[in-house]
Amino acid sequence: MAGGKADNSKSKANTKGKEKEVKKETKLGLSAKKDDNFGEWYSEVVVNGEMIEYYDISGCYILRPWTMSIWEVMQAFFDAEIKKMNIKNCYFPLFVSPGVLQREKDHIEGFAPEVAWVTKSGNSDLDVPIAIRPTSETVMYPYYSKWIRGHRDLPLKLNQWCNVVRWEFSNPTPFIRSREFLWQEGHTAFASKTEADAEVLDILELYRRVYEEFLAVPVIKGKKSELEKFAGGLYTTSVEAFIPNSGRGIQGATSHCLGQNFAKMFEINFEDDKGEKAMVWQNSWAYSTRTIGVMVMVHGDDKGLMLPPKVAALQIIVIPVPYKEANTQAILDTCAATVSTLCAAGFRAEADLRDNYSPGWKYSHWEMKGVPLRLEIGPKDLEKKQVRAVRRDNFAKTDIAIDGLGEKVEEMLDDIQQSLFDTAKLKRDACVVVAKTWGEFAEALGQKKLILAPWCDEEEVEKDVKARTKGDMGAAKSLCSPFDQPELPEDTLCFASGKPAKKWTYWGRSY
Ligand code: 86X
Repeated sequence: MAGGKADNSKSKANTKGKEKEVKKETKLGLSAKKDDNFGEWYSEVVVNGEMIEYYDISGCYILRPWTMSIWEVMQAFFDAEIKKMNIKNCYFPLFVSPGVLQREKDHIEGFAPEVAWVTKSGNSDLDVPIAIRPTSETVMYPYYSKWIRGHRDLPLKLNQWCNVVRWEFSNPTPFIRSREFLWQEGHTAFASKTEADAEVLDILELYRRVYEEFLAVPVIKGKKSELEKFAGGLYTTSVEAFIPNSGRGIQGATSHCLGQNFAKMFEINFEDDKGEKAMVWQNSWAYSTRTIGVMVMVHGDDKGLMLPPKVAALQIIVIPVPYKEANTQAILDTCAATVSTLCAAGFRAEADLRDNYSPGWKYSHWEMKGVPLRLEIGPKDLEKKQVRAVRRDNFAKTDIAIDGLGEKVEEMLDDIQQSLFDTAKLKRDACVVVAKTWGEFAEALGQKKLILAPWCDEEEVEKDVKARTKGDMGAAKSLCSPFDQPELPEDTLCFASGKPAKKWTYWGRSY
């Protein structure tokens, strides 16, 4: 194994001695296989792919440039879209005074153990400890109350890109459950429920697009059950993804209609167009760096990350393949020229011209990092004025003429993007089981399926499902009732209670 890069093959659990062993065995590769030990595979892939570095505080991770580029692509898309909706960016403080945090007791109560506090400056205790925001309702809404006076102040539509801290105690996982994470949180206030309802769905559609068009991850849009919704709100919508390897659903992003609950608590009132005092209707919505973890889990394989071209920091890696007597300089020059052409055409391309690594090592390295397309240039290619293209997703090799390279590469990247989505959707759909009885439900759950079941929509019944499925793998819960409802014949009964079913709902274990 050449060079220091191999150090990345260590995972948090490895001791120094064990680390050496792993290196020798696997070279650049992963020691765990996705289908054999999914948890270990995941932590290796985010570290060896250079997305994450473990940190000395549990549940906190370093997001390396390979991660941040992906985040920035999604951010650029989403930020531009919400600006079209006339939503403005702002920034509220990280710190929350205890009075403000507790202003809205009911909503905070269940979450209180997760709130992190600053209690000291230097050696002296603070007079009043200060909380770190776990979400910003209580930080922002007092100012909504101040800023909103009349109907002309509405709608008020703000968003912020920031970090939040939730001191989780259950198994931390990079991106998926971390104690600090990045997100955007949107908080909007309207004069009417109609406007609020419409925005909830507009934002949810943007979340679907982030997942499906950018991350190539299929999601289900739907409504959360009463038990699973944000307790402070009126109703919660979400996009739900599924991880076939763990058999778990995962909430991808949420868009809530808060109704007038927060308006009551924070006295967010206005004089309506008839001169009467009214309360605002509010929404809040967020997606976080969890999106990136879902993408890694869905697309990665035993060779490492597999990045969708639309979000990849690097879409094309160009690798020289020098040969003994061949003109190495001419090959290197062609590589550099190819990169210039591709970058000028708007692609994100780089050449790996390092002379202390072999081409084979470089192939493995960039496969581990998930670069969608590799171009190899050797003496034969030079002669024929062509390059050899190798796709990361299916390893298909094609010789492409240098003349007209841009068009061909664009086609291939589009095809990779589409094919990642199609493959993920086929895999996800193959996990869906329709369960009409408790027996069918329990069997499907045992097989780690995503279960679509007719449900009576009663809270007590969902609690009962949780109780009956409790175990070391975690209980099953409702994920969402899809907006896209299959036909429900009139006499259909609830899978869990036997009462008349009201709707189809997705169930499963979840993250
Ligand atoms: C729920 C609700 C909501 C704005 C969103 O989902 C979108 C963006 N917020 C967040 N939630 C909490 O309210 C919460 C509160 C405290 Cl104090 C906490 F420690 C953790 C929390 N987690 C989630």
